[in-house]
Amino acid sequence: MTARSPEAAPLAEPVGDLLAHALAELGVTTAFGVISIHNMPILDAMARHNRIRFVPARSEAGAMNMADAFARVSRSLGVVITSTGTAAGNAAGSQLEALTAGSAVLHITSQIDRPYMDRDRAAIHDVPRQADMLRAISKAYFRAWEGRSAVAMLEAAARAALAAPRGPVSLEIPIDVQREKIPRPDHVGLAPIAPPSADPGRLDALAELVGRARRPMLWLGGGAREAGMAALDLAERGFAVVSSGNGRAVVPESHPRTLGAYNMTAEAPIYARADLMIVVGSRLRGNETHNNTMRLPRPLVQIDADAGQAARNYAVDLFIEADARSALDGLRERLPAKLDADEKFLADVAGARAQSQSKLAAALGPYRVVADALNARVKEDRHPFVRDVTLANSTFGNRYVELAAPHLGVHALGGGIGQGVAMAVGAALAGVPAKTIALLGDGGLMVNLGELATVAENRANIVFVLMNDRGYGVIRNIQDAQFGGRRHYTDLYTPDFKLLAAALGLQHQKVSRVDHFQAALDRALLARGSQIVEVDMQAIGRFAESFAGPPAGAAGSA
Ligand SMILES: Cc1ncc(C[n+]2csc(CCOP(=O)(O)OP(=O)(O)O)c2C)c(N)n1
Repeated sequence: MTARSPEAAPLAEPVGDLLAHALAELGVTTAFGVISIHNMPILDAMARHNRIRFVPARSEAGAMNMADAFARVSRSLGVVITSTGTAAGNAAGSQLEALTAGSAVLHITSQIDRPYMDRDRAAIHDVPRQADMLRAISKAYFRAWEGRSAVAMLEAAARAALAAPRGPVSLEIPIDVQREKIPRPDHVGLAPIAPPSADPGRLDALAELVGRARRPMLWLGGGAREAGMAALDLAERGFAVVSSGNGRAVVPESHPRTLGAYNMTAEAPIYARADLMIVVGSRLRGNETHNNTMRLPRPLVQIDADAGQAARNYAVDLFIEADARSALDGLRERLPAKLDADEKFLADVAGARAQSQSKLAAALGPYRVVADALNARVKEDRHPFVRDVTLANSTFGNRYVELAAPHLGVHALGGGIGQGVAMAVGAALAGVPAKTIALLGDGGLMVNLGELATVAENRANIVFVLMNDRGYGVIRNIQDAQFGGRRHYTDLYTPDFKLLAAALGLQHQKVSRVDHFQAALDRALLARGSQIVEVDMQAIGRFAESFAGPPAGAAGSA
């Protein structure tokens, strides 16, 4: 917060400078992006002021993934700065991921000069309907029409990104607005963000439902990430727990009363016996509920900060519009210290999870060694753990390797390959002391190869565990299961990653015998700087059971 002294004459400054100043005043320490003619007034000012670390990514797609992961791991605002046109378009696929995951990202982009804007007059970098594109991929969209409103718009956009339910917000600032000179506003800051609190009558009704239940369950989604203490307390009082992929570790994943993220494999007997489920901040995604056909316990209660999500995927018996933490705290106030819960049911939750875990471990074949080695390190040493879509994650990375805390897990929830490379950069720069571990496939790495230069340039502290099967393993398996084994477009030219790493100055180890993996991982974790641990899957062999994605016709992450 800054205030100008009343006697000082207002000094006119370019809006680009005011925005760079305002971002720093809002507490932004790090921003990501690509410089271009249409954002230079902001980025030049940012460099001159030297208050914010600007990380030049090699593409806007990468920059957006970096800002997204930074937001998730730091639990604060992620900022990405792009230019208008192709540049903003490049960011779109990655912004979709931020939208899917409900990530607090501020996308500052640009527009051509106002006299040409929205008129399809073929100015350079013009996208006639850019605003439509941004609206489609944002929680909210703003445009600074005038220099005098630019800082207020920036504050509004940042606030919208951070308010529950969080999400990416786009702000367009036309280039002539960025150049306008106006006096610095008196104050910069965000008004307090008050979480929406629940209607007490509905909380009373919920407490009554819990009072009648003997086997109540909580389903925790990404919206419950900040409600960990309340959720853990409810588990201790007698609730069983399960999480979505985005709600992992809200309750510690090894707690005896949680199924963890084994939300489909362990479910059948448990869900059938539960006599109440409270879904907190979760979309009940298609790929985690067999496209909403999986039977969930009744009564089914939903708590969400967005009333627009009410009963969207399942009919519910009670909907409560509220922030997760305030709703669960309100419920705790109304419940006894210990519920009259069915102890046998609670004990069976631990058994069901253990069973799912060992079934999964057996399906991994030789890769169990990789899964166990990661599991031994990720949680214990509080490493940020970044994942995108590859066989290793669809099988063990997304549930077997436990996370230390919700914000330390970054997964490409929208199912995009390759985003993990850039997400690892954002995670590594988010202020967590432990090295970031990213579990990736070679197909994914090729999508964002350029960002390895960003890794090298910023000395980002990352171990990339690269599962190299020389192509698209997930898709090959689907070809085997559903397309007569015809391997079209999936056996791909793959570079020599050792040479590639050497060209970038990154350390590289290749693991061709799986029993060497643990030692290689530990060496990489102990060493300084970025490392690639390449697992040669062709030398090591196949999983014991093939992962072929979700059943044909169902939504999934393949
Ligand atoms: C952006 C995007 N394009 C295409 C796909 C389809 N797809 C899913 S998995 C996959 C293969 C990924 O290859 P790799 O990273 O090597 O992992 P692997 O499947 O070999 O384990 C592809 C192309 C996708 N999910 N996302």
